[in-house]
Amino acid sequence: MQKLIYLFTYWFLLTTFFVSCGTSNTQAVEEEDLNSLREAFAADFTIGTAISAPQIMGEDAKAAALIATEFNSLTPENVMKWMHIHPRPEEYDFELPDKLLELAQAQDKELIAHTLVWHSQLAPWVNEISDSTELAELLAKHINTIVGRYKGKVAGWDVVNEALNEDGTLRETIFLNLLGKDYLPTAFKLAAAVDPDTELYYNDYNLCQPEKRAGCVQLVKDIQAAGAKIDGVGIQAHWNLSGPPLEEIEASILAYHALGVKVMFTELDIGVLPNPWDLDGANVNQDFENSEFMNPYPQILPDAVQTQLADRYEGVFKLFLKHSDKISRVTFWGVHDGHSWLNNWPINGRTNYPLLFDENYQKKEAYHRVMALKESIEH
Ligand code: 9MR
Repeated sequence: MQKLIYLFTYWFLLTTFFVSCGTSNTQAVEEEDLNSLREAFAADFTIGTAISAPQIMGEDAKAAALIATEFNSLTPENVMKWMHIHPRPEEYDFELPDKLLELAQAQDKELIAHTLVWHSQLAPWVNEISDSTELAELLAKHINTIVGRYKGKVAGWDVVNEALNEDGTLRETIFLNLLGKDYLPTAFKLAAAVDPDTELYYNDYNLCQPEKRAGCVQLVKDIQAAGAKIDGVGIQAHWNLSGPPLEEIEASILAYHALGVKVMFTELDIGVLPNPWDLDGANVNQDFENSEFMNPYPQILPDAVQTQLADRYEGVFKLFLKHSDKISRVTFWGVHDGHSWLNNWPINGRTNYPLLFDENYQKKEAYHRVMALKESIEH
């Protein structure tokens, strides 16, 4: 703990030093000829964003404009999770998922559905089940009903989300506890039987860390060995300014590609705030106290940090481009900084700056640097 506090203090002082040196927020890149992320990367991978319920409802015109222009792949941030889409045993709520599908179809964008089997954001009544046959039947019903409704309309499903512990072993969830590890291939088989043409993915965070990567490789092999179809691994990509190292990201792209599946970065955001503990994943069940120290940029992101963020995004996208033959999609977890989940996790009420558009819907230095990678290739 002592060491952690020391590290944060050091990091904070270093950042403050650069800020006080008055480094300017130079947007060195000239205005692009390319008009949007989706156009710039059209030959490389789709560019997605996760959209919230108000955005699906069209309640935010500025976000709607960005969604329409910049992205060609949409993922629901929350509305297709079990607690929302299947809140009671005999009740499904398809209103917002249907609206999202309409939006995607009207704008000719792919819809990536998130997620069928996840221990978190489960409807509470599911957690009360203690009989394995009952849970097996329920899982089949859940998947048949939901995948069935969107058959032929969804480009890909996050079939199972976050089934791994950090050490690569299987997480103890109600599914593992009652159904055993076969619940994984079973879920993929059920989904494939209902909609044979949709892509099926395993999705998780920290998939670039060596131990968890090894666990994920094994998980995919086990699904394949059981005769189930799995089309891709979704690396969530909730990252920060320094980690994970590009070398580990590259090793992961290669490791998952070697399994014969597509690699996708499904929940990309790069946090710039101090991390209250030495964890850089996305376990949503943890929260910490807010403080001035932990929320150093409540009004504006200093230019020096803006540039660090742009450097990091540039490095990450250079790597994505190097392996664009293996990467099918890059999805940002949110449209703009103002509504990112990272403003409330792992500490509630902070101001984070993890995306390419700021809270005023404006393109950030990071946006221009990412676009410039294509400019320099195309001209
Ligand atoms: O961004 C989502 C946030 O609005 C929800 O409150 C949270 C609750 O579980 O889930 C967030 O999205 C998560 C995603 O579904 C799975 N990977 C981690 C994401 C960030 O927590």
